[in-house]
Amino acid sequence: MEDCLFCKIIAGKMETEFIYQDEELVVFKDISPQAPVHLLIVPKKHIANLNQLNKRDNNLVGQIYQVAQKMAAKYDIDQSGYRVVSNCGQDGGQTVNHIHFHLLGGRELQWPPG
Ligand code: IU
Repeated sequence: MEDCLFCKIIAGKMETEFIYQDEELVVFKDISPQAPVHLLIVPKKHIANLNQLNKRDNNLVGQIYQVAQKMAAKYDIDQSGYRVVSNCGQDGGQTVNHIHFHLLGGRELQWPPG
């Protein structure tokens, strides 16, 4: 996807530091952090959002949560707690149309979100 910002990041065109990467996923710091720890877990495959996930992506979704768990331990927020969230569509607050999962922690997060 030529116009997709996250596809460009994944392709290494944006000088983004990857905290983690494997065949399926990359993880990098959010450019506008909303918590002391704010990482984005992003599948390499271009999927627009949650609406576009299908059964073939079941393993991928499982991997995303495994990586979230690893990153939470790496940043020492696994015991204090954290949140994993994927915004979908306009009302969900999605601004980048390449599916991604925010991992937020390092402070007490509020609920419900605004
Ligand atoms: P959202 O759920 O689609 O709104 O999340 C997109 C996130 O991507 C948002 O938190 C931005 O701060 C973040 N981001 C980024 O990390 N790097 C960028 O170059 C751009 C957005 I543009």
